Amino acid sequence: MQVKSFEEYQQVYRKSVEQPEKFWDEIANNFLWKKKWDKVVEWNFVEPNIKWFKGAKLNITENCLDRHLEKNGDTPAIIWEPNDPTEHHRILTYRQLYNKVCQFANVLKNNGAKKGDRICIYMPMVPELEIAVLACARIGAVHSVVFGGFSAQSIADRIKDADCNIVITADGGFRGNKVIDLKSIIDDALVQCPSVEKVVVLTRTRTPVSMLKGRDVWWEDEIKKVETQGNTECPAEEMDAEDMLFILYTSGSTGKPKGVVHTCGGYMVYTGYTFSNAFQYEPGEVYFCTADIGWITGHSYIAYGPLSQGATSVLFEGIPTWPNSSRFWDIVEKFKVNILYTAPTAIRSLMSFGDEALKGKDLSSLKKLGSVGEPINEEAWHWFDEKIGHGNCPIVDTWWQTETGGFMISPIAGVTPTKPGYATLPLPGIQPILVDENGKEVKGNGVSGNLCIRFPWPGMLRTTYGDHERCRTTYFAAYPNLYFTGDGCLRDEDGYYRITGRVDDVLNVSGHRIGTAEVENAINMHSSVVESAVVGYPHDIKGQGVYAFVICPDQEHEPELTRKDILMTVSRIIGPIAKPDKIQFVSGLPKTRSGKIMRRILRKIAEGDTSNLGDTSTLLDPGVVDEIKAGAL
Ligand code: 6R9
Repeated sequence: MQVKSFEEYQQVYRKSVEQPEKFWDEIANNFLWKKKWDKVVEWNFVEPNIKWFKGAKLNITENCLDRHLEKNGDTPAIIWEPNDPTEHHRILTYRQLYNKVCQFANVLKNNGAKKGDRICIYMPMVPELEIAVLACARIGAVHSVVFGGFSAQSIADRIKDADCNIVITADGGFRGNKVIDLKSIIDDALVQCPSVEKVVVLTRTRTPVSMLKGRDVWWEDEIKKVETQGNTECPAEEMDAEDMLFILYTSGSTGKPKGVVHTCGGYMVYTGYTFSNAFQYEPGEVYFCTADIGWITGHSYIAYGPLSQGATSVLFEGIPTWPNSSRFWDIVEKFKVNILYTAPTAIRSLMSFGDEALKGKDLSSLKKLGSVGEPINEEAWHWFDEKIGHGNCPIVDTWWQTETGGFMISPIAGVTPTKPGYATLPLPGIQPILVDENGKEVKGNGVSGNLCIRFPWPGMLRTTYGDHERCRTTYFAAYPNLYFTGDGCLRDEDGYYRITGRVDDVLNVSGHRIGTAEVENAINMHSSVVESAVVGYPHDIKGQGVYAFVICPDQEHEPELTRKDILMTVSRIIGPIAKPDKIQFVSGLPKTRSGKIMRRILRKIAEGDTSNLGDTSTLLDPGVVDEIKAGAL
């Protein structure tokens, strides 16, 4: 599946556009199917209706586990590095992982799980998280993983939206010097969720937890039961290529986060193919993706993609800056990591500690570097290249989204000539197109526009859970017959793509997607807030920070306390990751006569660029702008 030279890439790319069905047919033949497809693809972007590998049957876990057993059963699948560097690391070979997945799949069955059920997973970054994910896939249950940084309210919203009947969690999780009381957060969430019948709780921190009779069971006890039953094997459920594999919630410009739906066949092919090709993964290489499994990067490029390719992955429980800012480099040295895949925000944060943290660290095992989550600024790109890669490692800047399932525009390591700040060229099978506001194609090079995709690819979302119309309006209605990404993009004189950031009201804070409307809603829940407007502003480490303009007459007595109360409200409603970095109290917001907030003006003020605010003549009360300008933080 790998192309080995730039010429070959160009040839393969051409073929993938001219004969997409033939191209994907050949790629899909590299995977294990219970039954092959009758048709490669059937699609329209109007409804939308997208079906890949129609009629095919498979189980993704057979590709990720069973098929490696004979030759590579003893190959490490997961090397787990705990949060605390003095705790021993764990290695799980493919055979051990297979056994544990089968065991836990039987635990799920014993607890009533069936094909098609939705199961919510809220766990720390331990091997059991990956085991839980794969066990769901094994029995055909749909997993909905929720990142550990989300609040009880956010979890409840997701559980209710997907109508989950089982939750898998842990007593707590370690992150740096903090313990996160996961079970207790789940208990708060479940007060609102009568659909949940069982909660399986893994022991990790042994924080005291409440265990409700009849509902809550310990992971370890359930495994023992399966062992005494002698239930060690678990046949893989036969899934249709278009059966749902998982739901993952992501923020958009309006409303609550939506449940992006991925299906079994296409997602398997796409993540396996892109992982193998873009990273040019060779057997025996040690791969370290620093993302959390709670995000799409973890789903596609910690769990499914690498496992379907028989790769060895490092799974890290902790954070880059604890117990000190050398942690990543210690891990690279300890496990002789060959491929390091991380995010610009982590790079910038580690950069800020200076070269001291790198002193004496042996990074010579590194061969390839990857970046994901947000545009990488040139300074960070060069630092990554020089200080970490010592100029010898291609940087694979992968542009993609929760909705795309896998890499879309990305260099192929060692094959595509790179350029700092550029995701470079589309991978085979991907047909990007730039359009202007009116949906007219912007042709040629040296141009910019809104990034769309004009032909389907196997890893794309199929719907948004429970609300297909939302999927249509969000992604397929802006421009007829195109998938709209929400990103702005420039194509330079060489035809290279550079993603410039979101063109909608979605923020990218430390690589986390956050909707401004979502944060505004949360702020407005505070009892004394009248109204608010949230925008992003450039932030040295996070990429973007959250700036909130808030109307709150009561704050005058104790502005500092009110500010903290608002932060607490946002933490409760969404989670700590969405807390505004700056809150400015204002007496009014710049609104047009029709009542629309002019965010363009607020964005400029938040950026500290107030010299030219553009036309403010349509504002209901232009005076409010001067007040906001004067009080800017
Ligand atoms: C994989 C992931 C998607 C949004 C996307 C874009 C930004 C991701 C990027 C990038 C520039 C890259 N983004 N990778 N921007 N260069 N290499 O991050 O998914 O959380 O859904 O975010 O992130 O704005 O639209 P997700």
